[in-house]
Amino acid sequence: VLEKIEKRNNNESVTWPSAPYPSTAEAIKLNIIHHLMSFQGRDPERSGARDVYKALAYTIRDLMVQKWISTQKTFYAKKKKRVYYLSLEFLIGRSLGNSITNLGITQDVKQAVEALGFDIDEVRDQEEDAALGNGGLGRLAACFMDSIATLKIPAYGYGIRYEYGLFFQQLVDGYQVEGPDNWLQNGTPWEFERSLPLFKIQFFGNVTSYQDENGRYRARWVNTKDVMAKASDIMIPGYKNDHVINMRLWSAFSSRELDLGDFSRGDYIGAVESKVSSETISKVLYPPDHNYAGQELRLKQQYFFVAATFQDIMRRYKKKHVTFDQFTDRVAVQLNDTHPSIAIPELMRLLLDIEGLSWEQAWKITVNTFGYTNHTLMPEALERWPVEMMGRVLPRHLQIIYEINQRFLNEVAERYPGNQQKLRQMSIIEEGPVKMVRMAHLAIIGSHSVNGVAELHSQLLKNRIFPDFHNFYPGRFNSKTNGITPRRWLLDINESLAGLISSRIGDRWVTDLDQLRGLEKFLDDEEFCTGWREIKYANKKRLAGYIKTKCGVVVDPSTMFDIQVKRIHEYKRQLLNALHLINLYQRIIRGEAQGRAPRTAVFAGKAAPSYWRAKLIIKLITSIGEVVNNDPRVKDRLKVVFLPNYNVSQAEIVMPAADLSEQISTAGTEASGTGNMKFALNGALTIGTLDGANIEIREEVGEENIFIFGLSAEEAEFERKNCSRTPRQVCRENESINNIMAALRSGSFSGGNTELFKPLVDSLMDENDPYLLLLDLESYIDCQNRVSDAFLQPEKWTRKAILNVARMGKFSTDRTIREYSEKIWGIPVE
Ligand code: T68
Repeated sequence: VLEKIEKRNNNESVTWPSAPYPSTAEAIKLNIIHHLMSFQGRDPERSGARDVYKALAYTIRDLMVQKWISTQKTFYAKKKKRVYYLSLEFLIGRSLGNSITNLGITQDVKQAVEALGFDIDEVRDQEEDAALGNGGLGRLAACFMDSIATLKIPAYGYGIRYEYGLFFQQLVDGYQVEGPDNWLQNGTPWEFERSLPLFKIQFFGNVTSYQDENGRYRARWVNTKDVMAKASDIMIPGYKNDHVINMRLWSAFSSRELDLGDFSRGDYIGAVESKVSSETISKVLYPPDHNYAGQELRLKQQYFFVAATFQDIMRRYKKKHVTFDQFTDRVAVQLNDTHPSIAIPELMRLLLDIEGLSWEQAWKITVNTFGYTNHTLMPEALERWPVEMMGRVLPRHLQIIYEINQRFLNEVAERYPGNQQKLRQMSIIEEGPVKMVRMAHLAIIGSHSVNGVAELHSQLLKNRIFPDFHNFYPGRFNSKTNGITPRRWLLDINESLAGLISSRIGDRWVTDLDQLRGLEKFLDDEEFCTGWREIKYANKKRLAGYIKTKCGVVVDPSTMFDIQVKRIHEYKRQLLNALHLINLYQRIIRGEAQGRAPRTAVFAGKAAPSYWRAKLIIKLITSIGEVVNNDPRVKDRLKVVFLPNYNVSQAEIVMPAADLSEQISTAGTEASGTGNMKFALNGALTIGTLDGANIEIREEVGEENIFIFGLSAEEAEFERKNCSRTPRQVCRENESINNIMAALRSGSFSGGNTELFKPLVDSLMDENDPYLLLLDLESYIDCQNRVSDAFLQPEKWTRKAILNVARMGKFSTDRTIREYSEKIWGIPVE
């Protein structure tokens, strides 16, 4: 060891002896016992599943540390370009199972845990979800980390270590009630808390100017209120490749802790209060809200983690470089939506005010550093901050934004002389009663790449949302279709299906998902198809057990499991699904549903706490369930359940058990969707609109293997403008639809209360319903009838399911990340 330390002190590279923790079953068992005693103070004989979970997690972490250290060394030694993936959300879920899989020690761990008298599933079930994200955007970031590690791309994830993740959802009397998600109450074994680096983050204050030694005007940001940023590192292992990358999450704490001034002045309570107030910055994840604009704390979160991350980036860069000439050869930053886009003026500030570069030099570096990914088609979801707030919280940044805008508008004016409207439309600043900073404009202007997350989405960004920018910066816009990691979303969560697949085509599909094509050879292999069906049935049985526990409803695993799980939002149209279920119920009661497949309709998802309409949709679904599930005339023909508290670990039980995947957003509203991919990869068939990535899923699986209905994006746009058919007309012309609406109006699902669901009825009947539910309902019901018929032919259905899985290769995040790396970050993948 001494020899090695000497070597290290001479800046020579050293390799530490490998694996003091060999990963055999016996060694794992001994390490669990060691952790139980030495770190948890538990008697192994009297430990419970929770204790064993913790000890196992630490054992796994020990195995990862070595790989992680050597991975970081290879980055360092090779002077490679590094990618920083900045995201306000990482929806990781649980880590134990995934880490074991990726380390390739599943069997040994199983044996070790059994030798101690425990069941691995029970032990895995002890882990709290890390719910540091809201939905697709946050989960995408987590899948990206897995693929980045697996493809050995020199990258880091950066975000916030929220003390409270996404709220816990309970259903009380069928209504959503939110509770705190205190996921850290028992600590988490997956992080290393770092005492260094420790960065000071400035807020508020004012900007003064001074002349530097060259007589140039320079800005200085002074009189600030400061908060400290502390790092926690979470290791992310690649799949069986000895590569472990780092995700660094920042927590806020008070700078006052270091400054005892307040205490010595005798203002003890005041000092503690201000300490608490600094620490609120990393306290809680915001649920999506259309009115972030009023929420100063959200802006502070954004700047807090961006500023800490950039100090880290600069520190790392400066270890090896004196000038900034090579910055863009060494650093690429990807912005996960506009949430971290304050990074653009922050990098400008660092280069101008701290490093003394000229505007032109700084701007060139900045634009070449950033890539921006957009995730939404909803104009109201584009982030904007009041100029007044920005000027108060981040005065220097507002100045820089104004300067960026001025220079940009000069170029626009040159290109379109005398065109005031263009200037107004493209400006970063939105004029109006309350002046706003449009973060998407800032992100587009300050990045060399702007991407959408599916083909249609990227087209619509160019033509509908940002046409002026697309004209102004041809070539800047591009498309990177989303994906999911097959490690978590097939190998981990559907062990039997993964096993069956590997028994026929080997296991290379795990890192090369296109290999699944090989399954097409087995379509006529009876043993294979029977095995396939048995596995689906077993997965459905497991979900049925879960439903019984969570909802108290008994469902029959032989019925069609028709599932819609995702955030509750009007554009995602859970309401459309509900209307079909009402129709099905009415047909059953009228005795018209003979010969239709019996169904179990499953919903899950959270509504933003402030989104009352989405919450009312939850109440409607639970109310339909109440009526349908308790009507003896229905028998087993239909059940409707709403699973409380949808999260990653619930998704892991749901996805493998689905027959039918509901992807029914109004065409032109869902950027991509990724749940659609998770279902299909686990052998569900999709009923969906031509929206987001559904279009590409259809292209891959073939139109005979997917159920498509409804208006196209273009048709929907046309209907919104011209209203060629009103909801009233639809009701007049279609008796079934009229009956559905009548039941809703008469209070059939609200105990006779005709007021409760009136807001939903009104929006459905509104000629200006932006989501066009009644216009798509007819075609949806027809399509569901085709689904029913198909389900009654199990052999054909299985064939389609196998073809879906076989043709999912494109939707691996390995493919997505390869494209980002090569096309946006300029890093070739080995
Ligand atoms: C989702 N967006 C898209 N946003 O809706 C989905 N928003 O189509 C896409 O597949 C996915 O991103 C990945 O690209 C979100 O999940 C949010 O969660 C969000 C959070 C805060 C503010 C705004």
